[in-house]
Amino acid sequence: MPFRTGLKSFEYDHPDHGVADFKRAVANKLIYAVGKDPAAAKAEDWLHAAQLAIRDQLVERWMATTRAQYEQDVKRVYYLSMEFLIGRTFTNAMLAVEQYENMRLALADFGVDLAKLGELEPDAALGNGGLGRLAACFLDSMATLAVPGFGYGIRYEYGMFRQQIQGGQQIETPDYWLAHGYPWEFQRPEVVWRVRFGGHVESRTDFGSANWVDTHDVLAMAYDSIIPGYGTEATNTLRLWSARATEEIDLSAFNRGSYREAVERKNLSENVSRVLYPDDSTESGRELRLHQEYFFCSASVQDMLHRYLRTHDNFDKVSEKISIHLNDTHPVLAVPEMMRLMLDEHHLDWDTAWGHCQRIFSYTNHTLMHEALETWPVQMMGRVLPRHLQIIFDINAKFMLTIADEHKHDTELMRRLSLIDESGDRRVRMAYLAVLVSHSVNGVSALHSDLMVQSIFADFAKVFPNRFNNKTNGVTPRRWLAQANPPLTALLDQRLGRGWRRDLSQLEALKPMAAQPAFAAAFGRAKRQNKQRLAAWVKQHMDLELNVDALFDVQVKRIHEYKRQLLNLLHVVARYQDILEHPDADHVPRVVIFAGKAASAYAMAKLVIRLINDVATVINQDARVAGKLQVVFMPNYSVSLAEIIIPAADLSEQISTAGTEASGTGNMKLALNGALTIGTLDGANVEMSQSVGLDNIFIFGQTTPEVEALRQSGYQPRSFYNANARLKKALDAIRDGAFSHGEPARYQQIFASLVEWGDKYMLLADFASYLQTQARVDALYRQPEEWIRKAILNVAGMGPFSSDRTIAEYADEIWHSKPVLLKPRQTAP
Ligand code: HBZ
Repeated sequence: MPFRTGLKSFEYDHPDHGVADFKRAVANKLIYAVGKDPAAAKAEDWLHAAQLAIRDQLVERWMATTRAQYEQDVKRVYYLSMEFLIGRTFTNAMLAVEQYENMRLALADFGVDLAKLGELEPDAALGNGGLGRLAACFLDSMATLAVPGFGYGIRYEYGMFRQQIQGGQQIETPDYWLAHGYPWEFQRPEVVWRVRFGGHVESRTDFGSANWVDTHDVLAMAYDSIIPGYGTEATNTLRLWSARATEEIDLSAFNRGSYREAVERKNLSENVSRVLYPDDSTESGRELRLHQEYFFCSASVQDMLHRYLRTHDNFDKVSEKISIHLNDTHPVLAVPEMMRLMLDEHHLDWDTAWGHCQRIFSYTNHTLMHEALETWPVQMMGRVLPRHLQIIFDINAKFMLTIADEHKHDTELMRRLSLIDESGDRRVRMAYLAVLVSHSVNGVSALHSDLMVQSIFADFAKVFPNRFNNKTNGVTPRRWLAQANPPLTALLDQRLGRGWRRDLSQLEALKPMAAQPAFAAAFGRAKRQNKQRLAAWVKQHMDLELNVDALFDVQVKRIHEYKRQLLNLLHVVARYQDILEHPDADHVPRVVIFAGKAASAYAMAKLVIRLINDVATVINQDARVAGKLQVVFMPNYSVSLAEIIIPAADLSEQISTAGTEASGTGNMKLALNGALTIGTLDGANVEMSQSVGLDNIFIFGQTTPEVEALRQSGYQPRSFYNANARLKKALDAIRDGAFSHGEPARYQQIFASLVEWGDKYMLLADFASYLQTQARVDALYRQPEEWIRKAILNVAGMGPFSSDRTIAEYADEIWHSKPVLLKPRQTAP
């Protein structure tokens, strides 16, 4: 039983938290929590003290929210994700509690610069890219909308690798983000769940309970951090699991003098939460990954059932109190785990347990790419999770029976729908399990959701037509505008008030202002300040002087063939050649900026990084193009670097092959910060173009049906190569070693993959259209007033792309959750 002290009437002492309060709080934290004499404190110590002072304010809200959730017996939404790409927390937390200014003044009195302190904080980079960052935006929006939410994930000791560029090539180094401790987390040594692996199953009854024995166990220990909402008392919890050995050391081995053996087991167990898979869209196939997935699913499901059973003595209301959302298929083992707990530990019958699961689970799909759809070898799963494999077989058996019944024993259909892929080595299809259990399956943009039901889930869509829906992604305006872009934020606050932070549709009021010269001029000044900030970063870290009058052309995202960084680079090379050929023509100056990481095992993506860097070296050193063209590859793309790059962009490159990018979210962040998009009709670009108007976006290239038709008709990239002189010249230069610094063969593979090996993502087919559209971009940039007008209309059209809108839709239409009721907080006027 929880320990209760009748604290219901306890009133928090809400100090005013003015500047003087912060001075006192920070000084106290520095002395008593950090243990440093102010006279000797280093910047890191001040940061730590200031973080703890802010954290205290979050804790007050956290306790109020947790208590209200408990008292109101609300339905909780559990967002299960292998990744939460949080980034930094300090500035975000200060803005959430509207204490940035007070903290700045308090620290200034100690002679400490708050902006500089903020840059010392390491990113929590527990994610690879879009999927992980979406989870972080969703936590922010759930808290802001007071949706009672819990994020569950893994507390990786090493997050996303750090990318260094040496000799133009990506080098991965470990990201030990916990080196100086993580001040935002609360360790919960008392919240520990046993997670079992291996062993075998005894006394199993058909579709009933069983005994799983002789397992190897690992403990999952909880670490909680607070997710503050903006303009509300409400907060949420992110609970991350850390693996602990069941026994600290093997004392008998130790006593025998076998020291290595004594700690070996402990290390093996604790490896489970050691490192994030640096894996984007490729299935790793490694057994440790399966261990990770089950580890966090099991701990999370045990934890939430325990919370439920503290206030309920049976399972009748479980689906009224628990919603579990699966962020892609990585957490789908939560399904057989929930079944196992209900059958084996709580002795529910199969149909009751399965019925609960179907009401509890929902699933988001983030990719259509075949190679990224998770499957696990039956053999491996049988070894690691024998009981779960049985449960999956049982789920499949029941499903196959109904299909046989309802579809006249159509064996072809059954083979296609089966949870087990029987072609080749037998594999479990995790996405099918997710679809089968979920009452809702959604894609992440309108186009993606349509394609999803036409392609990978076509058969399921016929069997379960009402299960599929769309929830277009969004981004949090708190981090991606208010925090990242202070100059534009100040302008918006002055013209619109502060309400857009919680209601992004208010940006629509900018539409009439786009034509006001004074507003446009102020907007232009804000963009310029952001470009200067970026240029200062590049000067400091890369010793390169950027021309801030140039058009800043930005492509920042994971490096992947389907995202077509190479198409961008082909334009860069063609442009370079054009300037050399026509030195006296009036070229619009450009700075082309790339950033992004390649999966460590993805050789082609790494080669693309190398080529970008080699092209940059040649161009940046060529005096003939000075002032007209610069190319920058910014190393170690991360959330905090994105916050510097995105506000400075004039042009946003969203150029994936139509039909391949599920949604994109960088596209939204860039447009929200006043960049114009050059993009294909792919992912959420389609909806963005509708929202900002086709006059205010540069759409080019083949549409999804055109891509499909060209593929069907037998795509011949070489014919495009032969037919387009600029394309041929650019590709030949790459093939012949113009950027290879004395190693002519270096990029032959790139040439071959495009011209000879089929050009899977059809860069050559879209090249001509891309170049023409880039020429239109140049033409518009020559008319700065028109450019700014369109940039303003882009910001004005971004209202629908707030993750608050997305989360409101999930809450209403999928989770059926109600906000927790709290006393409203006074927000700044
Ligand atoms: O999810 C991305 C999509 O590519 C992007 O279009 C979308 O906007 C975003 C949010 O919905 N997908 C990913 O980021 N995927 C991964 O990071 C990933 C990670 C581990 C895997 C597979 C994919 O094993």
